[in-house]
Amino acid sequence: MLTKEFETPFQILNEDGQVVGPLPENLSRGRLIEWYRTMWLTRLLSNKLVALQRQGRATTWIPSNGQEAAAVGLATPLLDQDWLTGSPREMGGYLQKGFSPAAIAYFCRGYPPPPELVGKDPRCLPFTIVIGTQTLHSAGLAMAAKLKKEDSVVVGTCGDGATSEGDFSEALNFAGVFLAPLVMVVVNNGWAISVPSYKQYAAKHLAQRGIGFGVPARLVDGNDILAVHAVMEEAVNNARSGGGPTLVEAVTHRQAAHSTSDDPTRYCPPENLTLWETRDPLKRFRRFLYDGGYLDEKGDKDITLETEAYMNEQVQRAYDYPTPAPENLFDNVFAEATPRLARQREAVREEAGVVK
Ligand SMILES: Cc1ncc(C[n+]2csc(CCOP(=O)(O)OP(=O)(O)O)c2C)c(N)n1
Ligand SMILES: [Mg+2]
Repeated sequence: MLTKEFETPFQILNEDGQVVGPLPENLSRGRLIEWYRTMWLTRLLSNKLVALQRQGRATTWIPSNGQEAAAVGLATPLLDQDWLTGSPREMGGYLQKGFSPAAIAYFCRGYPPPPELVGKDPRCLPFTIVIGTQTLHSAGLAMAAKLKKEDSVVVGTCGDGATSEGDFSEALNFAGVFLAPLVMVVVNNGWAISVPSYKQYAAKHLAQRGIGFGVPARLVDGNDILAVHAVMEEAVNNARSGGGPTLVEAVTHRQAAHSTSDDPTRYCPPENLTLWETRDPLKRFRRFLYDGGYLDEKGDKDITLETEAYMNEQVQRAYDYPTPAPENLFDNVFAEATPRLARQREAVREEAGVVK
């Protein structure tokens, strides 16, 4: 039987942007507008990266359309010393944490972003492509922070599909046993590529998984940034004060294809492709900002134009940045290159024409 908190996702804003739950205290206009800007930046940058991929100028991209409230909201309570892990789908959280759009665009050119493009260390692990592995990295980081008596919290993120990997269970078990300062967020967008949620797990909600690991869990409407922020703030504060991990399931909706290599019309029922229009997290938050007098049409237009100009400037920066030398492939494998690695590095340099 489901306990009350696992019956329906926690909401502050309903689908029409009306306030139906307790508004978090001390929310300044400045903060609300900053989140709105980051959500817009996420949408615009994702669209740009898809366009660049279509032009053959960027690698495969994983669009985050429709998931901006979950991604940005899960990072809003984080401080500089906190860590964030995730896949490209959670790009909004990385942007909120201070990871630069230029670094993300450089990653999409196919190269690891150098520190000068990333900006002041935002404590974000590189995007994970191998599904689920970041859950273990997150638990490990959190256990390390506890051992070192650091005042940092780790927010680990993964998709619904990743919860079927053993890594997810191992990470939650360790975090629970060692009371690690970890908030594990499952961003449930209803799909693992073409596999719908109902074929992935028999439980009603993934948040229920916390019970088996002795980890408190919350179920939240992932398209409501205020609700995501409120749930995350509580979980992050609890972790910071020694209360241990929390599992959060944010229920959202993937608006677009799984990736630029995917065609959802092959497997998504047609109504599913349009469902997102009523659930668009940007529309919902905008309604709240207008109704609350935080934003008007003129201010909204300015934000869109400014965000677009900033995004284009950042993408240009990434495309103007030099291409790394091929032998950089061997950097950072070991603190000091082994003789074999050093030989291979030289061979690549020769083949690439760096040395004759
Ligand atoms: C270990 C592993 N298995 C399979 C894949 C192929 N793959 C890429 S994305 C994906 C589905 C992920 O679904 P979910 O965790 O729900 O994240 P979402 O893409 O929906 O954000 C799969 C199976 C992979 N990248 N890594
Ligand atoms: Mg998914």
